[in-house]
Amino acid sequence: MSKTVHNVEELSLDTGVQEMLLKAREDGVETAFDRSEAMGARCKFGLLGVCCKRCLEGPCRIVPGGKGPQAGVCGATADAIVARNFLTLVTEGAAPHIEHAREVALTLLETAEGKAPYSISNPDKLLDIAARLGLTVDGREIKEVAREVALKALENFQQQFGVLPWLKIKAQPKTVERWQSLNVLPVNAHLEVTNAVNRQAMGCDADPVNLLLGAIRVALTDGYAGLHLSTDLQDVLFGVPAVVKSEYRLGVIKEDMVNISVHGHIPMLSEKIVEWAEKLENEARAVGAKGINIFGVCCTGNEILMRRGVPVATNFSSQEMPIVTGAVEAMVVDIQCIMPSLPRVAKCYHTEIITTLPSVKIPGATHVEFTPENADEAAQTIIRKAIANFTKRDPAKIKIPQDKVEAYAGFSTEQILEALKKVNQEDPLQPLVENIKSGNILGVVALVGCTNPRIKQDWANVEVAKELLKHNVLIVATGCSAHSLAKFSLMSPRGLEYCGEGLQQVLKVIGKANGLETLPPVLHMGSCVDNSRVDDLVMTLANYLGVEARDLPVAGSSPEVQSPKALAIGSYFLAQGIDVHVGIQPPIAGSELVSNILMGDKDRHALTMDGLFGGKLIYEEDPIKAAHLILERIIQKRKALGLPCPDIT
Ligand code: NFS
Repeated sequence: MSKTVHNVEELSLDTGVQEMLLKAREDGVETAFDRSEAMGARCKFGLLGVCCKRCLEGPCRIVPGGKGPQAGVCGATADAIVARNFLTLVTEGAAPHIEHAREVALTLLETAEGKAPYSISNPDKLLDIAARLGLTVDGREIKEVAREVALKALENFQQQFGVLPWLKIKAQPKTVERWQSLNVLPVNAHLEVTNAVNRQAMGCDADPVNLLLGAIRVALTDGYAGLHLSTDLQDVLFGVPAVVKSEYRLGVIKEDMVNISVHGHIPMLSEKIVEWAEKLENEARAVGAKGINIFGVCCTGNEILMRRGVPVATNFSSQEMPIVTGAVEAMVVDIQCIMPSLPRVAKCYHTEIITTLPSVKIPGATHVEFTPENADEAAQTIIRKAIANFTKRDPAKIKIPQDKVEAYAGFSTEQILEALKKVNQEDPLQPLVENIKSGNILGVVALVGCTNPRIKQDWANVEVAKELLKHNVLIVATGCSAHSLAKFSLMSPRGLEYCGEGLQQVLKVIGKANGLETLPPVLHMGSCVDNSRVDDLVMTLANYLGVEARDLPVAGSSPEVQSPKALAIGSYFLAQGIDVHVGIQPPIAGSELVSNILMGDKDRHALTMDGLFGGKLIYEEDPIKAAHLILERIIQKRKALGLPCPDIT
């Protein structure tokens, strides 16, 4: 194990995590924070994006503008290598969402055909989607419509001609025209991923501009055939989220109960775990526990929080910490963001790590195969394993941090509109839009993405949010960033104290109309695929105002990004013309050309994302400076709309 240098206070803002980091050291357990420290300074070539390992002539590395080779053995320049590597990251980010969406579409199909034990929880949303797709709904059985919607959804992975069906029903026509003129409209998700991998291959695409447009094309695929498709069909199967009150932090783990953590991303499994946990309570009591306590980690946590109010223990960087409490009987994982270290940590305690999907196995974990058809059996097997583990606890190793905080979640676009209807039934968007116009709400920013052991956990997410709130920016949040903000009371009425006066007024008025003291200053919109909800909200506002999304004073920010998935989502928002901030260096600095295209202002550089699409990438590690860069761009967009702009200090 590496020698630990940092104080735990420097590693995480979360006091429960700090406590568990100390315990891990006492117990001789290595964590991601230790490994990050042991890794030391990161490889400069990798950070700059100038390392190429696409063939066996290399690996080739280029020192930008310096001594030594200025091209790989094949002749690829730094510009081509950096652009190609960026496309690789976006493709690697998009593929998991695309696969996620396909799994949900298949589950809907099997449900409609009576082969999987789920139901259509929200027929209204199903009928709305069916109508948008141009399907006949009148006089038809709901399962018949569901089957047809599922088959139409699967066309997003199959059709050889035309444009992604989900893009066609969601995007603004004027924006689609722009995408068409730039030849970035996707045909089908599998084709786009294959094409992207193909153009990255040695001896294929070497034009940095073409490669970056290729990244936008994959990002659009991610947005529509990944994010939107997943959320829409999950809402049909499991319900559209509505406001729920729940709890965050490691204190949600309960000493006297069988604790099961659900971790990963796909709600098909976790929904069943929650359902069967209730049904098998008696078996837990039989071994001396008071019941079964399910809690979430990462985005599976967000999914079951949003729809069921299940509490959330922790986010990405600290996913090993629940195990360190010594009180978790099982950690059930599906896909994505699962640290391969989990079984090694679990070995020091009695926790069983249970993998569930054929494409995600980890040495040292138990595997219980999950399919939509056997969902009930798999969930029961997993819960019974956890119950059996309760008796294997070592009381000397149990220590659970007491901290927990209350948070509101469940703010789907539908729920936000419902809340606004309580202020203006006929024209629900009017109060929101009027307050944006007046400047009571300066703009809207989506705080999204991860935590990353490279920087102090939760700190940048929270600081960016507070600075924006102070300047009356309404914040919506998803992913692990949402966890950070919830843990520090920004999703409860207590967060109101961080807001500027204008924003406070608006939140109180809408809150009171809904029987609450206030709306929380940060609205939790869900998991990372639920960035589709953010997009839906932006589209709703843009369509109401008769403008494009790129004209609105909105932005995205991912201060603690770690996953390529977040880069794919960010690129999707860039394609919509929405600025995106990242707080971790994206590996593009090795090419001035690529950096200028992605991050440059259209007034200063000939070719930029800003000029082509209307949004740019902003890289700034300092959260306060980052917030101000975002505010500057919001002000620019307000000015272009002729809206009043306060002086930002
Ligand atoms: Ni998003 Fe969610 Fe978290 Fe980052 Fe990982 S869990 S899909 S990638 S780390 S936010």
